[in-house]
Amino acid sequence: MADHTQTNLITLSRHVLAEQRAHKDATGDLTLLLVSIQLGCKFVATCVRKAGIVNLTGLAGDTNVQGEDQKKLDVLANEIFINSLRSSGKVAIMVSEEDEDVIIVSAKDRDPAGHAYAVVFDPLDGSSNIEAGVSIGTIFGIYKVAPGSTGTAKDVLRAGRDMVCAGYCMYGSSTSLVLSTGNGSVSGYTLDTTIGEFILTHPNIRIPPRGKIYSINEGNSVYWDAACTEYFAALKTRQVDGKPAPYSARYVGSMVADVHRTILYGGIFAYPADKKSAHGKLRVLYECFPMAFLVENAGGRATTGAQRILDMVPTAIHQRSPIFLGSRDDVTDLEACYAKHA
Ligand code: AHM
Ligand code: MG
Repeated sequence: MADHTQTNLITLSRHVLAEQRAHKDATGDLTLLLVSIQLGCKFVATCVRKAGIVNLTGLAGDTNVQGEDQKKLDVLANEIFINSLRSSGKVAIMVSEEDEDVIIVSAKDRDPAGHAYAVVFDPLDGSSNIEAGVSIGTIFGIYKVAPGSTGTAKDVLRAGRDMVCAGYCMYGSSTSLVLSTGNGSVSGYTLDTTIGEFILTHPNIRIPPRGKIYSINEGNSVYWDAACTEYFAALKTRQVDGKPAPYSARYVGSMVADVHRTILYGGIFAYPADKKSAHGKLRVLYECFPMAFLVENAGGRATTGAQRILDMVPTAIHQRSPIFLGSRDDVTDLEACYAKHA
């Protein structure tokens, strides 16, 4: 329930404007772009809530570029974000998980003044969970486009550390938006549906330096490599002061929900490469990079096992990568295990 005695709410737009003013040249362009992302999130949140009632779930009769069946909600969420981002006037180019090619915004839809941005996004991640009513989410990352660029794939085939902003929105028991514009700061906002605004509820999120939870699809363990097998076995057989002290297992199967819990409670989330998926499952541009950007800015780490995620430079927009992210010390242990097996 909204606290109606509180009259000085810190909304997402107010907070981002204040942060931009403190750190860099404040044009307000990023704030405007984020208004269109917030609109998309609010619209999708409403659709997700209504999905069971108005029969939006189920197959849409089309397959996406990864060859998976698209759900109706995926199609809808994709259209919602493309339209909202295009109408901001601040976007030159977009990459969506649901579209095989980059989406170029025509000059007539671009504001000639100010910065132009490239936005990469997964409009509705975790779609296998839709019908069960389990949390799903939207993931996004934002780059500044080079001045004068008309928008090409080159504007997004860049290292993840070049992102200026990344975030996700989780459609769970409440709608939570977690955002970072860099500078070691991550903030969480909760949608107050009574006024339709994202309100700052989790200022300055810091991931615990070590956790007690691991999050991986253990059903794939028969396909894991030796390093992965050894690392997760050690978490389960761990002893402290001569007594068993195993980590707990938690796996939703929605990256947004699993990463959200990992950021708040600590621990490690993993989607490794294995004998079945040589490059892992998750996509570099709009799944791995934004989550790695958030986790690093919250004080955690993200690696492929051999390399910092944010140092990767993808060569294709839908490229996949193995990923391990979470608490600093847990990810450091994982890296040591991979180094030993290299
Ligand atoms: P999607 O983009 O098709 O929804 O797939 C991505 C999802 C992630 O949210 C999640 O971490 C992963 O797939 C789960 O995969 P699996 O079912 O193989 O464990
Ligand atoms: Mg996805």
